[in-house]
Amino acid sequence: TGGTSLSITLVVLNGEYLNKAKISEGGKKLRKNWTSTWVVLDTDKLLFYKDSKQEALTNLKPGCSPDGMDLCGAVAEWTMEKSSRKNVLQITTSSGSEFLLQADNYHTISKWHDAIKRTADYLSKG
Ligand code: I3S
Repeated sequence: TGGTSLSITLVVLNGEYLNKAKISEGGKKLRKNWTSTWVVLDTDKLLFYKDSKQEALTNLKPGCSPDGMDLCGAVAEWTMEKSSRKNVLQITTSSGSEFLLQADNYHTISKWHDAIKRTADYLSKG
């Protein structure tokens, strides 16, 4: 009856290999170590696996939870300062950890940037 309904569709992305480096944890700087990682975007978190086989195995084992990050309170933005690589996306968690995600293909990483940013912005609005 005259109400406005708003709906947002959160995007879930299936696994894809991206280069990942964790550069700080809890505000403390870490030594950068880029590794190729199988990344999955779930509705409210980003999950990291070694490869697709590890994703399947983790899902099969009860009590086995993947390495990942909660996107609630996280900030996702492009960075040109944190790496000499091109197409680098920085994600800062609410607990002060910083991750970099990168792919040489701009189309690939920009799809992840848009989806992660959308999820983080939506969850952070409370
Ligand atoms: O930001 P940094 O510390 O210059 O990142 C580089 C280092 O992690 C380097 O390893 P060493 O710590 O062994 O020097 C990596 O090989 C480089 O790839 C890192 O820089 P880029 O610009 O690729 O993110």
